[in-house]
Amino acid sequence: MSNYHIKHLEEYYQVYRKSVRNPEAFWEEIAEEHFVWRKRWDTVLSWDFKKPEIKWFEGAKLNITENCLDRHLPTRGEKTAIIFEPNNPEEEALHITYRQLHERVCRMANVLLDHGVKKGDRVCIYLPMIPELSVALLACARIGAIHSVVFAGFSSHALSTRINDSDCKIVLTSDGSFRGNKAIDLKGIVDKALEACPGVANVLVVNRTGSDIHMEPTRDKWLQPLLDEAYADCVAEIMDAEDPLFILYTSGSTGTPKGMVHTTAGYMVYTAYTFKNVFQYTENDVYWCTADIGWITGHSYIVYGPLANGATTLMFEGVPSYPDFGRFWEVVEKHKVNQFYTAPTAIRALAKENLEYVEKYDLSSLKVLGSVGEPINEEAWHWYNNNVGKKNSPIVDTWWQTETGGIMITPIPYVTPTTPTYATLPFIGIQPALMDENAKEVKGNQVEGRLCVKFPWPSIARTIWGNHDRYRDTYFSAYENMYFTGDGALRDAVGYYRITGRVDDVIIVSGHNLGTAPIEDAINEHPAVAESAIVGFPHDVKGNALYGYVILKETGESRDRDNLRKEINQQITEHVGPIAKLDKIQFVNGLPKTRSGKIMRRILRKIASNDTSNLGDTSTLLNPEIVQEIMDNSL
Ligand code: 7RM
Repeated sequence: MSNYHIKHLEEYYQVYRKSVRNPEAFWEEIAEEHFVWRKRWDTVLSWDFKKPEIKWFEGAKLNITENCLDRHLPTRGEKTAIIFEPNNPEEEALHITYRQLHERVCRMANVLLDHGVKKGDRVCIYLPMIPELSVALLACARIGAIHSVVFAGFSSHALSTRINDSDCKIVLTSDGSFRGNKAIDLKGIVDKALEACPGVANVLVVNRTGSDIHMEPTRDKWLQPLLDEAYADCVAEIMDAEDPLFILYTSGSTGTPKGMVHTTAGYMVYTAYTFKNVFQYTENDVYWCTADIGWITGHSYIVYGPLANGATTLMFEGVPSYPDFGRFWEVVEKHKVNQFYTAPTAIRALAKENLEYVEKYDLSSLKVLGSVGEPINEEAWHWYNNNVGKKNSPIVDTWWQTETGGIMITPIPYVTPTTPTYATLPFIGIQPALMDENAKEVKGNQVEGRLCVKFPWPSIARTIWGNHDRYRDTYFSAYENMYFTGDGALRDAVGYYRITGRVDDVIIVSGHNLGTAPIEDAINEHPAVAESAIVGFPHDVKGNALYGYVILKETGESRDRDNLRKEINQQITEHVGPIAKLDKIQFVNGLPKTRSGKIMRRILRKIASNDTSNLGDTSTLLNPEIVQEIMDNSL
């Protein structure tokens, strides 16, 4: 039996029990056997959820890039670390070996050092999905600088807020980015942002699109000539286990974005260990996660987790719809992808299109399919399973958060039997708890409640940058001695977890707690429906009533709207119960979504409640134009 690579269900249960009975001994063994350390830890874990303070592997010294790069050179130097698939399929893909990646990271690290970046300094990275982005993260880690990646789809306002919050003195960006048939002027966005960021002394610019941009004298420099001149080796800064590795902002339900701080050793150990097991990665596999590195999914499961395992990780610059809706599957065929990890929103978008886009390609290399970011509805699950996996690749519905650093509740493929819409079982070392309204733990099976975690795991975020009080209030004050996730979940008869959505998505109708996800699932089962979102609005008798926003498939467009409304409610009655029937159904052309694909229910709730005078912060919306359209046609 190997505790590092779980291959059977009995093994899962055995290792799980071990990991919760004696977490310190368990994680110590994993840390010892699978990573390189400059100095061993003194204490495996010390924690106090009241303060809160959590420390893993205290006293240990290491550099995460030695684990992701240097240690692979003797055995995997010529192995491909990163496959870069450009936006334009005509442009050649790049295969970067571990040796080449090591060299590129060292050069960039030296350029940062030359610009005065020191251990502990924050570096803002605002780059598209090109190799320099991965190299930039690792270059920061090489010299002990803290990276703060801002997704390159964010506006200049969002960018300047984040730069200022963590006081970054330097920004890495590119002239522009390619997305489908568009070229986006990234440098222009940076220039605008920096009008509000007097602390930024340098901007290093990657040449990607070759577009004509403004370069601010003394402040802005092209990166490539500096890299060419830089020395190709760079001594790794020796870091403490608990030194910050990065800051990543996540939007809160209110207020400014929260800069979640992740530290070095625990994050490395947990992301590597989850990557190995959740994707059942074996040595010559090609792994592809379609997320952007601007999100936690990209940090943990494009860069650190895969590279710590010496894996081949694919970076895709483009979008699923360019040059057509077959692009994902074309890339899977072209690079013989073995593990494919994407979001339900992408699956639903592709499921709307002609099946020929999938059927055209040879997907037989696929062994594992992953899902992350929101509950995957039953219809999307089946579409993914039937048409992409050909019922032959287990789907891992992975539940986790920016704050958790790594995957928390998930099947292990070929080990855990899967059930659509269930994230199934806690990963090794994770101790979930469901809490009721009286802040009491709900034990046993066939129960539901608010999802918490009782015990620290190595990659839990340690604080919110510059605001430890907010960290405590947000995650550790709702329930004593628990990390509160903000999500609701149910545990079924066999102990499987199903995430029902953010707790603030729970709608109480006539005293019944209704999660949005099961109702949306029911609606989406209707053959004419592509996607839907429901929210509550105030109702005299029921307290709240339900308002549904429904996007029709092309085939549904010609149908009589009132008949459709009846059928949708019939569908809900059958799947959830008559209590969940919608009072109002508005057919829409799109839903307001954040750039990471999450429906912004807050806005839909305001529209449904006729309370549109102040919609709040919409700066993180991908498609702000849809809001007006929905408002104009609201019922
Ligand atoms: C990885 C990521 C976190 C929130 C989380 C949930 C939702 C994520 C799933 C999911 C149901 C899943 N980080 N969420 N994964 N809900 N099933 N498999 O997405 O910080 O951006 O979002 O996303 O509500 O709290 S995140």
